[in-house]
Amino acid sequence: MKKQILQLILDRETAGDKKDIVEIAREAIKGGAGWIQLRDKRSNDGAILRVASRLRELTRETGSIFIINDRVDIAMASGADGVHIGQGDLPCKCARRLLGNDKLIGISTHNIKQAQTAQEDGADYIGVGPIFKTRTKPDLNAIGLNIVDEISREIRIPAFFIGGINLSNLNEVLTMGGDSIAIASAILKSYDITETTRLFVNKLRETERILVR
Ligand code: 3NM
Repeated sequence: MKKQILQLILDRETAGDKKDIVEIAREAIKGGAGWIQLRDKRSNDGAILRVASRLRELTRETGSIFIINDRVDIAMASGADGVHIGQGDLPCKCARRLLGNDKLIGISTHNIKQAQTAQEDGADYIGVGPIFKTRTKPDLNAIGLNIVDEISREIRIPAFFIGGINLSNLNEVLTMGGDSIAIASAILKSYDITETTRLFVNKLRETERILVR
């Protein structure tokens, strides 16, 4: 799996209803988002599947990775590349039995122990956060930046750092050893989705050059 990936968390709540969510994804992909994760905790199943199918079509055209949050059934029905599941959702091994080995399974983790377990259970990648306090998941406290260093040293599978990351604090995550990030509000709430995504991606690429040297 490539390093320095920007994953857009296409969160229905945060995106609001003013603009077509598939159009938002298209603009973010244009700016360099390599992965799109659909996160919709409020729509009915039919509506989620319709959007997921349109996002599958878009991401197939653009060669982007498409992940569904929480819902193994919607991931299977829409032909998504995989599913992202939380600590309280289906266990990783169970999701693997349903999805098979060709699909990606990502697990949300909030400490090193959970990250180790996800790795042992066969997750393809982990989300790690919230690094900073975030309104997108107000019930969770920030876990802080030290975890970035810990994960980078101890976990072999790719990690997306998530939670309250914006263009002002991104450098702190990168300096601690983070490479891939997942972003919702800093992109979804921005005036120019493509340009904001591009700014994030450029910062990730700068880090890549520094690491290579
Ligand atoms: N999961 P924003 S933090 C969806 O820590 C999500 O598991 C998190 O949105 C976790 O970029 C988070 O707006 C919110 O903070 C990400």
